[in-house]
Amino acid sequence: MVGSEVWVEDPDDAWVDGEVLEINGDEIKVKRTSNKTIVAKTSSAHPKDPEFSPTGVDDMTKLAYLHEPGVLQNLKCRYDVNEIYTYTGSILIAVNPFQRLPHLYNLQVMQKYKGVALGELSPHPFAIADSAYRQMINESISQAILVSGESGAGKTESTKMLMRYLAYMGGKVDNTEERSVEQKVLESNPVLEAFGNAKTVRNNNSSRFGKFVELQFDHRGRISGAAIRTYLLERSRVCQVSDPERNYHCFYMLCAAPKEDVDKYKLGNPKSFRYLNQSNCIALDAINDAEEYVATRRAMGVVGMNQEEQDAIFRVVAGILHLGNVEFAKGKEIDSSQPKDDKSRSHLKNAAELFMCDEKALEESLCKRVFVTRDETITKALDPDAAALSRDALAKIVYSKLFDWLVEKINVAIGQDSDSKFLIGVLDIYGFESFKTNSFEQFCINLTNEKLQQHFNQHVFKMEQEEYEREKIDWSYIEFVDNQDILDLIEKKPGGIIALLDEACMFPRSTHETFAQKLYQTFKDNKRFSKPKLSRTDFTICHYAGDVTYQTDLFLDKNKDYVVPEHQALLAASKCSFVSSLFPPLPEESSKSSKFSSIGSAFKQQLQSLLETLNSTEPHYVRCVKPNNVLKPAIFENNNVLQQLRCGGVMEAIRISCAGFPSRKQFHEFIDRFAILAPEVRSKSDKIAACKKILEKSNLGGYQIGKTKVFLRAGQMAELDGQRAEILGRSSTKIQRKCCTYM
Ligand code: AD9
Ligand code: MG
Repeated sequence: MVGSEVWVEDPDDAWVDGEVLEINGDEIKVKRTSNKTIVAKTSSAHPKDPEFSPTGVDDMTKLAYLHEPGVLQNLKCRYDVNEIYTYTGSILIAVNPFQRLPHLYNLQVMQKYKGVALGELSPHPFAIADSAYRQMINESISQAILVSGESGAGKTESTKMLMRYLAYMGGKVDNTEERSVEQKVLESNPVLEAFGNAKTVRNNNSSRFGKFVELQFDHRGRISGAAIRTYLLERSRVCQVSDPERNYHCFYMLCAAPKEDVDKYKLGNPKSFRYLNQSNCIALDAINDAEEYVATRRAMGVVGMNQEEQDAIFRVVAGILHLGNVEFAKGKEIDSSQPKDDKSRSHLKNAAELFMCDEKALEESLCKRVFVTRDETITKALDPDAAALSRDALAKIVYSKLFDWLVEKINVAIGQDSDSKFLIGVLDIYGFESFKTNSFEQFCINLTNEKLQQHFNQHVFKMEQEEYEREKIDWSYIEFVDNQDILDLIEKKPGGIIALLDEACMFPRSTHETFAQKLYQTFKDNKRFSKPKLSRTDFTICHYAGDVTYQTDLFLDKNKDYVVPEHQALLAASKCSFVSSLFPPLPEESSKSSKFSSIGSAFKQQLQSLLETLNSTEPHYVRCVKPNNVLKPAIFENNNVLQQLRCGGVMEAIRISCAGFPSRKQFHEFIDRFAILAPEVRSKSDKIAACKKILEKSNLGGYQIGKTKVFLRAGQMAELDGQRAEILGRSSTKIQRKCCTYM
C-alpha cells in the first residue's frame, strides 16, 4: 500500500487525499499534495481511483470505487464545471449553483430530452420528468416526483423545471383565448410565492408552506386538470419577523405598488409598519418589489382572480398591516385596555375600513372577550398585553384564511378532471430542520421528513430486499436505519407525542410544563426520546437525520386551531363579501362547545393522505443539495454536503444500487432478448437452464437466478446488450461496461 493514493478523514474537509508514506499498524502516514504529512487511522482510509476522470461520472453507480470520498469528489469536480446534476441510479442529485444557468433550461434543451431514456443524456430534471411521463403513458401507472432537501437547496426551482417540462409534454396546442390548464398551473407559482414565500436567513425566497401539485392526464397523455395541495403555512411570520428576515413578499410588494393603489390602501413606507419593521431588512437585492407587484397581479389574473377579487385581497393585506400598528394602553377600568393614542386609533380606523367592518366592533373584539357559561354571558376586559395578543391572533387567522382562499380559488380556476386515469404529482416540501430553538413548526416539518424518509426507505430498500427474498436469491442484507420507531413515538394513537399534546390541549389546566412531564414519564425508556439534562421542559428526538431538541413553550398554543368567536363574528359581518366569505358561519356545535381542533392531528391526517397518494404511484426522487451556507456560487463545503447526502439517504441508496442487483428480467423476457447470444437455447423448454446457458456463454459472474427472474449486477445488463448489439451488427457506443466495485 505504500505509494498508493488514498482518502483519509479530516475534521475540516471531511475527506482529503494523499500518498501513503508509511504504514504502522493501525495508523498510516499520508503526504498531501501540499507536501504536508498527516497521520490517520488505517481503518478509515479508502483507496483513491487512479483513473478517476477530472470531470467525474454522471452516475455514481459508475464510480469504480464507491465510497463517501469518491461520491464527494465526484459531486465537487462536476460542480466546479457547472455540472450541477448527477444521478445515483435513477435518483437525481441537484447541487444548487447559486447562479442563473439559463442555457440548461431553454426550449431546445426540453426538445432534446423528449423521449430519451434516462441516462442517455446528461442528468437533468427534464430527464426525470420525461421518464415519469413515459412510464405513465407506457405502463398506465400514476407517478410522483419527490423533491427534497434543506432550506435553500433548490427544491422550488427544481420543481418549477419539472412542471415546465411536464406542461411542455402534456400541454394542449390550442389557439383559443382561454388559458390552458398548464398555463394556469405554471402561473400559480408566482401567486403562491408572493403570499407564501419570504426571505429567511437560509433562503431569500423561502417557501413557508409545503406543496403537492397533482397533474391529471387524459387517455391521450394531455394535461386535463390539476390540483394543488398545500401544507402548513407558517402563520407566526405575519406578526413576528426576526432580523434579518422578512415577512411574506406580498406586504412589501403592496407598499411599492403604483401611487394610486398605495393611496387607496392608505399605505406608505414599509418601515412605518410594525409587522415589517421588526426586522431591518426591507428591500432585497435583485428584487424589485414594484415590478413584482405588477407581475403578481398579472399572474392572479391568469389564475382566474378578477379585478374585484384582487382588490379585496390586497385590501385585506393592507388591513393586516394597519392592524399591526394598533397599540394598546391601560383603559379606564381595571385590567382593561384601549388603543394607545391617536395614531393607534387612526390605524384601527383604517383597518376597519379596509376589512369593511365596524370600527367599534373591531376595537371590542380586540379589547374584550365574551365568556358563555351555562347561566350567563360574561364580558371580560383584556389588559393591554392580552389585547395585543388578540390583535396578532386576528392578523394570523385572517392571513391564513386568505392563503387558503387563494389555493382554493386557483384549484377551481384550473379545474379538476374527475375522469382522469393517471396523474403525476410533484412534491416540494420543507426539508429536515434543526435550529438553536425548535418549536412546533420544526416538529411538524421533521415529522414530514420522517414519513417521506420511510417512504424512500420502503421504496429503495424494503422493496428491493423483499423482491430478493421472494425470489429466494442469496442476498446479504444491507443495513439501513428503519425509522418506524420514531414514527411510533410521534404518531401512535393513543400514546404518541401528538396524542399526548392533544390531550394536554383539551385539559384546561395543562401547561407546557405538565405536558413535558407527561412526555418524560411516558417515554423514559424510549431509545428515540430523551430529556436534555439542563432543561425542565425541552425534549430531544433522535431523528433519522440527527438529534433535535424541541422547546415545548408554545406547543400547546400552536397546536390549537382556534378562531376567537369575536373575531369570527366581526369578520363574518364584513360588508365586503370576500372578507365575510373567509369566515363562513361555524357549525352550531363547534361554536358553542370549547372543543378544540388540533393542528398536529390535522397535519398528521394530511400527511397520511399524501402518503396514500404517493403509495399508489411510482416514485422518482430529486435530492437537492445546498453546497454552502453563504448562498454564493462556486463554494462547495464537503462536510455540509456530506451531512445532506446522509440525511437524504443518498449514501444508502448508492450502496444498495451497487451492492445489490440493479437489473432484473423475467426468464422469458431475458430469453427473448438474449437468446441470440446462445441460439441453441431456443429449443430448450427449461427456462432456468436456458438463462444459465446464455449467462455462461457471455462469461459473466456474480449474477443470481431467482424463482422467476434473472438478477444482474451493476453494469452486466449493459455488457449483455453490448454483446447482443455486436451480434446484431450494430455498434453500441453508449454502453457502459464497467462494473462498480462496492467497498
Ligand atoms: V426552502 O425550503 O423553500 O427555504 P428551496 O425551495 O429548497 O428552499 P429554492 O428552490 O428557493 O430553495 O432555491 C433557493 C435559491 O437558490 C433560488 O432562489 C435561486 O437563487 C437559487 N437556485 C436554486 N436552484 C437553482 C438553479 N437550478 N439555477 C439557478 C438556483 N439558481
Ligand atoms: Mg422552496
